[in-house]
Amino acid sequence: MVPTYEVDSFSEDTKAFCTIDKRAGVYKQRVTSRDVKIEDKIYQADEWMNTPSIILSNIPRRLHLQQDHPVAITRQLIESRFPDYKTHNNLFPVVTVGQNFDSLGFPADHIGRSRTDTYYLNKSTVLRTHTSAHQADTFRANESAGYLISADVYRRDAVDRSHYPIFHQMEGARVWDRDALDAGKSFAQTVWEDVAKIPKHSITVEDPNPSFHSERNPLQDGHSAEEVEAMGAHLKRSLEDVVVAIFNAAKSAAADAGETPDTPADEPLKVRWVEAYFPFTSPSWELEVYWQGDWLEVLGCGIVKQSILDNAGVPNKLGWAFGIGLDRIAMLLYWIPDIRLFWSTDPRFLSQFSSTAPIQRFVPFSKYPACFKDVSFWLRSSTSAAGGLSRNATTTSHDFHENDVMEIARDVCGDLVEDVRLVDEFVHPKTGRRSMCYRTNYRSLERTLTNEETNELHGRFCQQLVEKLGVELR
Ligand code: FA5
Ligand code: MG
Repeated sequence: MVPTYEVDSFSEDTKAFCTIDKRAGVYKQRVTSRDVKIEDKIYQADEWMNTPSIILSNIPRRLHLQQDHPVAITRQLIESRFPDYKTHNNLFPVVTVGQNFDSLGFPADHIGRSRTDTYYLNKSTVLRTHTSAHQADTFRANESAGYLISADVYRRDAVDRSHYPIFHQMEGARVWDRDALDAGKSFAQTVWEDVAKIPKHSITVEDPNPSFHSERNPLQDGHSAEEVEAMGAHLKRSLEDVVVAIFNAAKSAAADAGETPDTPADEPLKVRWVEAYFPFTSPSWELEVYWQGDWLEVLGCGIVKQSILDNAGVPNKLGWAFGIGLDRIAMLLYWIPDIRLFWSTDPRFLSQFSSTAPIQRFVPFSKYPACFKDVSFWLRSSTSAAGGLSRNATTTSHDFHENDVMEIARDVCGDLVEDVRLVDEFVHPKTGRRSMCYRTNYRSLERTLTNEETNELHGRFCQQLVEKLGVELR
């Protein structure tokens, strides 16, 4: 029988259903108490469970539904550009692996499925990583030609000012029925007539690539070039209309606030389409917006894979889908400098937004000082772990994953960590061991951190790296 050990560093909730197996020098999470309760639902955790309590406890917040929250106002602004689309804003965040990945044609070895990227409750149950998890079901329900789904989504990801493990997406889709065309009209003609109904804009959009490309961005079997040209135009014009609406609102807010050198109110909007890849669309594109000196990706989209519509029982339909990051759009709209701010309950933040007043640019209440600290460590070399020389080695160069460092930083520091970045990495020429150095930037959005506090946080962060990843501090 393998002995199990309680690990003190785990949070109380996680401890409630986890222990650690120590087998041949390998720590492994093992579940003893199998129930995870999320609102009124109970899930049976197993050894795939990797969702920390801090994530579980934030599930009920649903920022996209909170009155006067910037994420909710952004959702409403985008919804207003799609007046005939049916909205779904209350879909539960726990979905099956089938919904999140299989129904969308993710290959079995896709990186998105791994426990380093996705929060699992058990082998077949995850916190949705994108709103596309509901595509197949919504097509199957077949309630409207167009729909919008806004929801909280969850990913193990980087720690920085534009990434957060919980963020919000809006999925949009529009289909046309090949068997329900007006007499004498082709499918493409029908779609072009709908394109003509989308409001015109006067901005220049860079779109240098052809609508499809036989190798890079292919048409699907059964879709003609004319049909995809028409649907692609409808998709792109619809999304350009959204971006123009957002930027007009942002611009009038900027003008009201008065210009500053880094926020000129008359900076022309620059937008470009780039080719992309998703397992569930082809051809696929991403839209990027030029913002404060760099191209920022705001959405992905494409022509829905016909297999998804076939499997959903609507093989006569063809159409497009998109997924847009609501938090990032809200940051552009209000000039919000850090994605963590959305989770603040500080009235100095929340009182600045109103769904009935015109959009006003966010005024940072103060920028508290940041304090960075470095941690350098050795990973175990694969050979020493295989030889079982080390008592607590778990993470070798082979199975090291940066998202685990990010997760530990968030677990220990919560929202007091602004950014975690790899600043140095090398392999020892003789021993072959890999060394990494991470720089952690500590900053509270609400107050000045004391030195003692920062030192204490950093100390616990380092200790957790040793305990959970088995690294050796340098
Ligand atoms: C998707 O999630 C696809 N489901 C989008 C899609 C839908 C494509 C339908 C085709 C058809 P992606 O992983 O690129 O794609 O995420 C979409 C958007 O979510 C990004 O453009 C970005 O705006 C936002 N986003 C992604 N990761 C984060 C994060 N960690 N924090 C905040 N926003 C994020
Ligand atoms: Mg992307």
